[in-house]
Amino acid sequence: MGSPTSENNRSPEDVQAVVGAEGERALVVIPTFNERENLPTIVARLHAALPGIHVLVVDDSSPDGTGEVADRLAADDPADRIHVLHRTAKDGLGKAYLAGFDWGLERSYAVIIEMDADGSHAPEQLHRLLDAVNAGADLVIGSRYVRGGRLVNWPRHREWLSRGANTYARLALGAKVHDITAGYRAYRRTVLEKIELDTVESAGYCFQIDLAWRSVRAGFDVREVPITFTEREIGESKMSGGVMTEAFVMVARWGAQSRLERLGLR
Ligand SMILES: Nc1nc2c(ncn2[C@@H]2O[C@H](COP(=O)(O)OP(=O)(O)OP(=O)(O)O)[C@@H](O)[C@H]2O)c(=O)[nH]1
Ligand SMILES: [Mg+2]
Repeated sequence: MGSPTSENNRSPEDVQAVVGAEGERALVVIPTFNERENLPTIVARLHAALPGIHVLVVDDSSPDGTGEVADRLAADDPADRIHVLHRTAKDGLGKAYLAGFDWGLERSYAVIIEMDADGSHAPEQLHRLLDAVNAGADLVIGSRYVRGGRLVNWPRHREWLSRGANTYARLALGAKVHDITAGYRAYRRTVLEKIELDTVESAGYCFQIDLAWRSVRAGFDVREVPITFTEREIGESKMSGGVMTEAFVMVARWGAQSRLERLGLR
């Protein structure tokens, strides 16, 4: 999706595979809050699919003991692929990801991935995202709303809300992303280094829109690949109405700013 004039666009000859066939050089950041039952399953599925990939669990002192479960998984992994960041209080998905990105950027990972702990994002499909990165994409979004994308067990009202939010964001921003609120993503480190993460304040859905929009505006090659999104079976959703309102207002503001810039008025 990056514009043809973009400085970040590469010709096919410049494209190099950055992630190994088993996920080497990639880090999956998994934020957790009360996911004790889900975490071991998702990490096991991930390593069954991609044995070389590393995991960083970012836990906000979950009262259900998810942090200790994560520590045990890390201690029991002979290949030292599992790491844990303990934060002192529940501070939202966005802040957890930002802490995880910093951790990954301080190390030598080439690609950093966002994935939920609740099983909504299938580790067995992560190779689709990584293949697109290896083919030259800078940010790959695992999309529910491109051809081949699927929703499993999602209540109708959630689907309508999500589709509505995406249509709204697409119109307001003029970005050609079909699933801009999606939370299954792979970023080349160059993207995260460039999009000024220290100025990101948004949370929840807005966080996802914010980062995608920054990437598009910076001229990066943003692509979508189809995924199957499955409603969580265990545990509770942590999404709230306030997050939706924030997204609505911020998207309107970013859209207006970008249009004014294009008209040369800002
Ligand atoms: N560290 C941390 N993780 C969080 C926080 N809020 C949510 N998470 C995790 O972020 C991921 C997504 O949260 P969910 O509650 O599943 O949100 P969602 O997937 O948008 O909503 P549902 O579709 O209803 O499940 C899960 O792995 C959560 O455990 C938080 O404040 N801190
Ligand atoms: Mg979820």
